[in-house]
Amino acid sequence: MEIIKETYEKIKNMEIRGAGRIGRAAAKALKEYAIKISHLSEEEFIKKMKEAGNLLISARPTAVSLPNAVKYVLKGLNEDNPKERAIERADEFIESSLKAIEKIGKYGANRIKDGYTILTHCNSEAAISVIKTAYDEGKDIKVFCTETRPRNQGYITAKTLYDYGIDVTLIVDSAVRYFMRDIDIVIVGADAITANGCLVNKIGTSQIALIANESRVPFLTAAETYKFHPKTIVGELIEIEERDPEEVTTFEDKYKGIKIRNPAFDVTPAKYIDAIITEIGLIPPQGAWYIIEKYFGWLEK
Ligand code: RI2
Repeated sequence: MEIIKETYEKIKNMEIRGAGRIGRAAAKALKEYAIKISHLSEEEFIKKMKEAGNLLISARPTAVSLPNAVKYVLKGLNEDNPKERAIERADEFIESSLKAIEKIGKYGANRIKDGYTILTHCNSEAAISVIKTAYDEGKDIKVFCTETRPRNQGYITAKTLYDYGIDVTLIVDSAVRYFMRDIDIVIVGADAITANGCLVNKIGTSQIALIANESRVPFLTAAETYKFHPKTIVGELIEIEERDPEEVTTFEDKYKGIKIRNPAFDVTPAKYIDAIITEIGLIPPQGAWYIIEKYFGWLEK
């Protein structure tokens, strides 16, 4: 269980972060664990794999890529040769996740014209794939990155794009409306998409969507199909992770009575989203139900 516990801890403390990455890390840990316990009886193997999956899922509550990855791998336990199938399915998930990000890059880049200034928030591999692909196509683009308080993951995005040769400007989160007049398109990632087409993403995303809507700037999210949340189709709500207040600030003892709230994600209503860029193409938020039913219906059955 050591591999599983180690990955669980890394996901929990955000050493491994980003919705896609945590899904792939969970699949990889399950694969390594499966290899390690493959000498056990089939019954024992299945029991231990399920326990491992449950622990991994409990590491972070909001990004649905985590349970979707785990369930994808564990589905192999119901097939013939469960030991081999679990391992194969872990590889399948990782490979298809990486391919999805590449395809999203291609489809999303079609929405970016030469001369565009793009705004992004937080640090999303999928959104970065779109931006890098547009740049690779020779388009002259500029990117505005928000800091993304409290953990400042926007700095990672800014550095990544700058290292790639892209013109980058870093702004504080509260400067989004000030700069929106300079922005041609907003592209963010996704931690989860609900059955009614809402986007759950890093805190601050919904404010950006509102501002983009006010300024008639298209707002798109880049989301692999495993970011669509199966449980929302049966009416469950997505839990929004609330993290340690110390991520925001610490006050001296005299002010310990000041309450600090630190939600990590917020919900952007479907009406503010122009399109969801997935590996199977751009879909309107209203198409979310169809994606869940077609690709992840089995999770609920
Ligand atoms: P990719 C991140 O969550 C951000 O909210 C980002 O938009 C989202 O995951 C998707 O990222 P966190 O783990 O899967 O930083 O596109 O809390 O990389």
